[in-house]
Amino acid sequence: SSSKYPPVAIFGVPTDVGAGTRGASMGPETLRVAGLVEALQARGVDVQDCGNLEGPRNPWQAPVEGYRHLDEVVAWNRAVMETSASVLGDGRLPILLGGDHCLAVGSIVAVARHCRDAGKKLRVLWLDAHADFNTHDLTPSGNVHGMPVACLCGIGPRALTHLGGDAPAISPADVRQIGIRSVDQGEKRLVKEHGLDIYDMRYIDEVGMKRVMEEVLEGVDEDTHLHVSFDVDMLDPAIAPGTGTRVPGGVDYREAQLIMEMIADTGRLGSLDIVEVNPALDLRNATAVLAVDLVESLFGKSTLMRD
Ligand code: Z70
Ligand code: MN
Ligand code: MN
Ligand code: MN
Repeated sequence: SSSKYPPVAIFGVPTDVGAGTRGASMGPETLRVAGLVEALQARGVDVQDCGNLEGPRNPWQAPVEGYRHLDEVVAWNRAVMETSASVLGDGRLPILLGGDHCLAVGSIVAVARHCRDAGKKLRVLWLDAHADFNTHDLTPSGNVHGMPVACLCGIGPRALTHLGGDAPAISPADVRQIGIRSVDQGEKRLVKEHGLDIYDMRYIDEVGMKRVMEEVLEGVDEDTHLHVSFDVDMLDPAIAPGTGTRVPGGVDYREAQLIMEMIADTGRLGSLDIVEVNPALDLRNATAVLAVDLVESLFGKSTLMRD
């Protein structure tokens, strides 16, 4: 094919065990119904749909020692890590269809190991309203989808920080967060202490998305693997209502397109999570349709011919 993208493998992870609202478990099928596979094929991308992973049901219990459903979260993440690793081993670009954002632990643990083996530099682009840097004693909710970045940086329960054997999988210096506008009190301190590179909504308002993305992508070269972890709640709820934790004042349609287009221009996209799509809260599948629209831009769709 004429695509400059490697072959892709899509896999669904139908669970909401890490979330505080039910329904993200229906995300994978919703994204398929919105035409994700066909949109990528129309870009000339070789797409394999591996179907959905299986795992424990959501027991819907109260937190235990600051974690809700930790055993279930670990089981799902182990399956994600194994599938991501096998997709990367096949030379395909993994696209995880969540599911809630706790699943990024397994996904990024696999990507980090792959980068180490391949001698590549990993950069994680965390697109989100939230920093997801909570711990069991800081969390207001016990929901593990508020903790994956901390876990990946080695802060969290051993079963998650050591999911891939060694810890930590990544360092805060590998991460750039975009769209952030909700960080809990204790989480703010921890984020500051670890020097997380956060491009929050105020900064986006002040300098504009073009400059934000230039800074986010600074230093990306042919040896860089970009992992995009796209929590759809980064988007303004007016355009993406179908998600469990809507936070006003989010990234608008044009800003979101520019994020994806500037990532596409690097040609270094190596892996992708699309998480927190919740059709139970949506308006005629608008959020999944928008996510597919943005993925087209991420895979190089543009109005005019470029370069
Ligand atoms: C809050 C917590 C969160 C997504 C909500 C919210 C975390 N900081 N993440 N929705 N995607 O409970 O830890
Ligand atoms: Mn998130
Ligand atoms: Mn979020
Ligand atoms: Mn704005």
